Amino acid sequence: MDNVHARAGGRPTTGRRYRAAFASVAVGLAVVASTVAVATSASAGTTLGASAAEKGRYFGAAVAANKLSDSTYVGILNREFNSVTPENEMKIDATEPQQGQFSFANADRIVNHARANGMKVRGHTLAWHSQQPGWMQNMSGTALRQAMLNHVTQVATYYRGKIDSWDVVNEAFADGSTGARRDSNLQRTGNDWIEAAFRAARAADPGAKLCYNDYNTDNWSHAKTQAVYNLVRDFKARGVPIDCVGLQSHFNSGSPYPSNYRTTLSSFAALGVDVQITELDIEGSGTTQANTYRNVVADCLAVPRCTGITVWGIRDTDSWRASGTPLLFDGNGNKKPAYTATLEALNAGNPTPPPTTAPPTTPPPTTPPPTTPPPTGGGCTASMTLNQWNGGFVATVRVTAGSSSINGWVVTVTLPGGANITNTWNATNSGTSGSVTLRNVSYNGRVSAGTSTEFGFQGTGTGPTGTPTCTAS
Ligand code: 9MR
Repeated sequence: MDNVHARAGGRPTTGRRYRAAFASVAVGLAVVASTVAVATSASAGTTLGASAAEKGRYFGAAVAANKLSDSTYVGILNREFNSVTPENEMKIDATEPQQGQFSFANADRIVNHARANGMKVRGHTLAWHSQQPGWMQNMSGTALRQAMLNHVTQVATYYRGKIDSWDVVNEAFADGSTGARRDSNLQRTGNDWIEAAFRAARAADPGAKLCYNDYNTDNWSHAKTQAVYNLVRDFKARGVPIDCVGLQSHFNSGSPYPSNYRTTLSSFAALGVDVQITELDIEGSGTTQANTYRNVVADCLAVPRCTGITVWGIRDTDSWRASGTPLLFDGNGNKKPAYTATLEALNAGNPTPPPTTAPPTTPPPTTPPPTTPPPTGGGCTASMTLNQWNGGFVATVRVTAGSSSINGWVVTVTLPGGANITNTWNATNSGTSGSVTLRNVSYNGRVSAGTSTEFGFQGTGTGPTGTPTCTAS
């Protein structure tokens, strides 16, 4: 993704990487910060992507592979956007049309175009009740759970390192006032299907940001918004890997832009996740439509962790709701008033980059860090929570270091007869049945004294019995 950074004016926009850079070059911090400020105030961008990049954000579009031969379409895409989302090409029916047979050709065309032109890619989507291939629609229970996890693992592994953010799970909550999960074959495999999908995605591509994505979650007072908020809060509290929330934001008269939209964005952000506007379109025309686009962009720029906006298509004629003329370019590719308002709002917005790229609030240390090596030994303990259903289980194991830091750990669990581990995240297992040992992976072996790390595994049959043992290594 380094070419993305080059296009965005040389400033990294990948939070994790940027945080690491700050940690290692803390002394240069003041210089970096002032350079950014100068660059921001020196020029107003003349395209959506360049203007968003000046604010530390991306501006993307949903793209269809079969339109990449349309020169008007590609001309606008390359000029205006620095992120793409395949509109349909990464959905389950497209990438695994027959069980176990994967098909990436159309998605690859979009990914390759994006990478060749310095654009980020949002992956959409790994697990969804809709656009399932026939074979998956007819599955249920443990077989479906395994098939879903395999799909997540295979697709995320194939694109490992090429995806900025994955919509890991899409549209899992019901509309209306209940705040309940949407009934679906995936939901009927057990309430933990969402977290299992996120864990599998993290294991397959640890560098991608993992998002939960949904529609009708824009109005802060709606039950569905609150339900997603509670899911994210729960995931953060329990250490389930989640980095971002996608608000689709399809607005029209039946589902209008809400006046509390900014509250929704900032409330999600306050949970410690990025917020991305993932499928923006606003039905209408003229000044009214333009003003709503202006408001949406201003709201995003007012929330530091609102890191990017994607519109769901390029020209009105490309839209899934073409008759509502909801996009920024007309059918001939001309800029609409909505485009001008969007660009103005991007240029007017708060220049503060998102906190994932902001300097830390504590000053850099004035004394060098101690050179003594970290203490070793001291042991560890492990505790396990089990989520079981008829025929399968998910185990989450928490490893806690004792009075000294440890540099590695090995946990042993005992599976009852007939049980088998089928998938492990944040650990590697030796063996899949009976007495199984699970070791740390490269990034979670070091655990500071008194702190914890979590890993998990999934299997068929009945979950492990007894308390796992932990040995520091
Ligand atoms: O824009 C997509 C359209 O071409 C497809 O026919 C449709 C099929 O489900 O999906 C559309 O994209 C949807 C997205 O994947 C998820 N959020 C709602 C979008 C609009 O329906």
